[in-house]
Amino acid sequence: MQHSFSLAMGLALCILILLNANASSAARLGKRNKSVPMPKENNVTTYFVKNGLGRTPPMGWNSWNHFGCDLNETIIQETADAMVSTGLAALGYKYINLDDCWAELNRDSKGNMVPKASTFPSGIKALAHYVHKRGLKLGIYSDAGNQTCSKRMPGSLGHEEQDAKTFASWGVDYLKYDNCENLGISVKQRYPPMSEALLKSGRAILFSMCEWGWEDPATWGPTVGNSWRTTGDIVDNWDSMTSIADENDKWASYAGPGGWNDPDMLEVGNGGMTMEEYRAHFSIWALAKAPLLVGCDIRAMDNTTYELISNREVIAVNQDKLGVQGKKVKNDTGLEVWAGPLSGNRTAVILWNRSSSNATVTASWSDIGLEPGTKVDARDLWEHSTQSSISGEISAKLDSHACKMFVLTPQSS
Ligand SMILES: *[C@@H]1O[C@H](CO)[C@@H](O)[C@H](O)[C@H]1NC(C)=O
Ligand SMILES: *[C@@H]1O[C@H](CO)[C@@H](O)[C@H](O)[C@H]1NC(C)=O
Ligand SMILES: *[C@@H]1O[C@H](CO)[C@@H](O)[C@H](O)[C@H]1NC(C)=O
Ligand SMILES: *[C@@H]1O[C@H](CO)[C@@H](O)[C@H](O)[C@H]1NC(C)=O
Ligand SMILES: *[C@@H]1O[C@H](CO)[C@@H](O)[C@H](O)[C@H]1NC(C)=O
Ligand SMILES: *[C@@H]1O[C@H](CO)[C@@H](O)[C@H](O)[C@H]1NC(C)=O
Ligand SMILES: *[C@@H]1O[C@H](CO)[C@@H](O)[C@H](O)[C@H]1NC(C)=O
Ligand SMILES: *[C@@H]1O[C@H](CO)[C@@H](O)[C@H](O)[C@H]1NC(C)=O
Ligand SMILES: CC(=O)N[C@H]1CO[C@H](CO)[C@@H](O)[C@@H]1O
Repeated sequence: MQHSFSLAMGLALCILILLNANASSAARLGKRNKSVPMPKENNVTTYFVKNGLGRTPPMGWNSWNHFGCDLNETIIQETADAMVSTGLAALGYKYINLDDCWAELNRDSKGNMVPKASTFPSGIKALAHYVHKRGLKLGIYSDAGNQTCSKRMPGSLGHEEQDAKTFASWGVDYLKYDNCENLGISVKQRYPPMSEALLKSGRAILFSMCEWGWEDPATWGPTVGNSWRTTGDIVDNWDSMTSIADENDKWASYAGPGGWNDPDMLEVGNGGMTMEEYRAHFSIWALAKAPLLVGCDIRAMDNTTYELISNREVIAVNQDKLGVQGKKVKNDTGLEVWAGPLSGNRTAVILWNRSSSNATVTASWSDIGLEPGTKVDARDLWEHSTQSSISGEISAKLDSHACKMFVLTPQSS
C-alpha cells in the first residue's frame, strides 16, 4: 500500500516471468522434480507474547483490499451486519478490521489520535460497541512511523503508550501496525515498543505486525506479535498471489499457536483472478495457517465467492489445533504438492497445477511423510466426498491453475 513498492513488485513480476520461462523449458527437457522434507510438529511451548491471543490464525475482514481509503462507518457497520447475516461470523470470521485512513491528519491538543469526523462521525468507541453487540471484534490500524502509508493520518512511532491506551479505551481488539514513514529506524526498534504498550494497555489486543518481511520477522516475531507479514502487499492477480505464497513458505517452521506467518490478506471476490485461482489462493492460505482476512465487499459478494470462503472443511484445516504450517513438499516443474500435519494423526494435502501444460499431479506417501503401507481415507474438501482405502499415492487431473485439497486419515489397523 505504498508507492515505492510498485517498482519492487514490477521487478518481482519480471523475475517470476523468467522463472516461469525456466519452468516450461525444464518441462520440455524433462528435468527432475525437487523434493523437500515434510514439516514436523513445532515446539510451540516457547512461543509468544503473553496476551494469549491468536491460538489459531485470526479470521475476519479488512477494509484495504477493496475500499482503500474510501471507508466510513456505514460501510463498517454494514459489513459487520453482513458478516452475521451470511453466516460467515458463525464460521469463525470475527474480526472487522479498519485499515488506513480512519483518522484525522492531526492529533488533538492532548496528542490523541482523532477519528475522522467526516467519515467516522460517531467515533471508534461507538463503532466498537456496534461490532461487539453483534458478537464480533473490532480491529484498527496504525503505523510504526510518523505517518501512515496514505500520509493522511498520524503514525504511532513515539506515541506507542498513548495510542495503545486510546485503542484500549475505545474497545479495540486488534491492531494492524504498518511500516511507512519509518525514518530509517530498524524494524526491531520500532515494533517491540508497541507490543509492550498493548500488553500494558489493560485490554487484550491482537498485534498484527506489518513490516513487509524486511527484517526476517519470523525469526523474532513470535515474542513480539501474533502475526507478522512475510512479504510486500498482495495484488489481485495470479503472479502476485503465487509469488507471495512461495515467499511465505520459506518461514513455515517459525509459525505456531500464538504467532503466525502472514502472506497478506485475501483477494478472493475482488475480480482479478479466476475461480480456480481464488480456490487455490484460499486453499494455500488455509494450509499455510495464514490469517484468513477477507478483502472483498462482503455486502455484495457473489455466490462463488461465498462458496469459496465459507468452506468449513478448508477453514477447519486452517484452525486445526495442532497449528503447524503446511508447506510445499514437492515441485515437479510447476506441478506442486503442499502438505502438513493435522491433529489426530491426519495429513492435509494440496495438489496444485501451476505449470503451462496439462499433467496429472501426484503426491506419493514419501512426499508427504506417510509410511509406505499406510491406508488412508481421503476426504476431498472441495468435492465434499471421501475415497476410502487409498494407499501409496494420491493424484488428480486438474484444470488450469486449479488445485485439489484433501485430508488424509489413516485407517486404524
Ligand atoms: C521444547 O520445549 C520444551 C520446553 O521449553 C523444552 O524442554 C524442550 O527441550 C524443547 N524441545 C525441543 C526439541 O526443542
Ligand atoms: C459511506 O459511504 C457510502 C458509500 O460511498 C455512503 O452511502 C454513506 O453515506 C457514507 N457514510 C458516511 C458516514 O460517510
Ligand atoms: C516525519 O519525519 C520526516 C523526517 O524527519 C519529516 O520530514 C516529516 O515532516 C515528518 N512528518 C511528520 C508528520 O511529522
Ligand atoms: C445465489 O444463490 C441463491 C440461492 O442459493 C440464488 O437464489 C441466487 O440466484 C444466486 N445468485 C447468483 C448470482 O447466482
Ligand atoms: C519449480 O521447479 C522448476 C524446476 O523443476 C523451477 O524452475 C521453478 O522455479 C520451481 N518453482 C517454484 C515456485 O519453486
Ligand atoms: C488440457 O486440459 C484441458 C481441460 O482438462 C483439455 O480441454 C485440453 O484438451 C487439454 N489439452 C491437452 C493438450 O491435452
Ligand atoms: C499415525 O499414522 C501412521 C501411519 O501414517 C501410523 O504408523 C501411526 O501409528 C499413527 N499414529 C497414531 C498415534 O495413531
Ligand atoms: C495446468 O495448468 C495449465 C496452466 O498453468 C493449464 O494450461 C493446463 O491445462 C492445466 N493442466 C490440466 C491437466 O488441466
Ligand atoms: C514423482 C517423482 O519423480 N518423485 C521424485 C522427486 O525427487 C525425489 C528425489 O529428489 C525422488 O525421491 C522422487 O521419487
